[in-house]
Amino acid sequence: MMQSLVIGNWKMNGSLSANEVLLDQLLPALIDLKGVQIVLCPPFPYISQADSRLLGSQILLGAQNLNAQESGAHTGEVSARMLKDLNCRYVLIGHSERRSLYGETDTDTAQKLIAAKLAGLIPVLCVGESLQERQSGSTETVVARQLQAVIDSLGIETLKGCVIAYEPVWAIGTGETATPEQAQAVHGFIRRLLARQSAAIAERLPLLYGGSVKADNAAALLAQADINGALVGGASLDAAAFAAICQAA
Ligand code: G2H
Repeated sequence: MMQSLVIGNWKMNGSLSANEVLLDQLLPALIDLKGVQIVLCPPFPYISQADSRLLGSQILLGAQNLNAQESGAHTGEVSARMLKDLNCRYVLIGHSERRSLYGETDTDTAQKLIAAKLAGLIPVLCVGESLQERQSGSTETVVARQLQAVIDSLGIETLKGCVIAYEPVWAIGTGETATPEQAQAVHGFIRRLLARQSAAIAERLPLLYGGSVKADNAAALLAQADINGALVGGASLDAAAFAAICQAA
């Protein structure tokens, strides 16, 4: 059985002092938790602060984004190698907010994913449909397109060692959560789509659900056959809620 994975995405929140308070509350609750891998993704400026607090714990660090270029004249950007240097192990790729607010395309996500892998980071490739796409019945088409864009340009083998997060855009930060059945239906679809291209990769690839995961809905979501963990935004800023989600995993 695959180990559960819970990733806390702090998004653009926090401050040195607020992070100290959050970590003070969070770490005692998480430190001895077994059977779940926990990852925290603070904003870039706070990665080192979190790293110093996570030292000696089983909790790993991740980042929320990267630039696919190795180095050079890219003002304001952060490379995969820099994240590795800061002790990050995971990085989110193609989060829906990156796609919708910053114009990231399927091609950009493929380039970022390979840059992350080459630097030795574990990419967490995010996919998911908008409300309009769900209502028009094109959830599977959209999710398949987002995944296939990466597979077609990099090959199925590239997904070995990666993580996929399904985040229905209509459920992100809205308080709306996909029902466990709705989430499982898409997770099952993703697993089957990958299995047609490599059964071995599909079987081992952790599939996370993201979109208003909370303390009170985590257990039912995580009980689904193809949901191997959670990508948690808002609730990861609340120590008690995040600890409860990790305990449910
Ligand atoms: C969406 C999630 C993490 P939230 O997957 O990015 O955010 O839990 O706030 O919906």
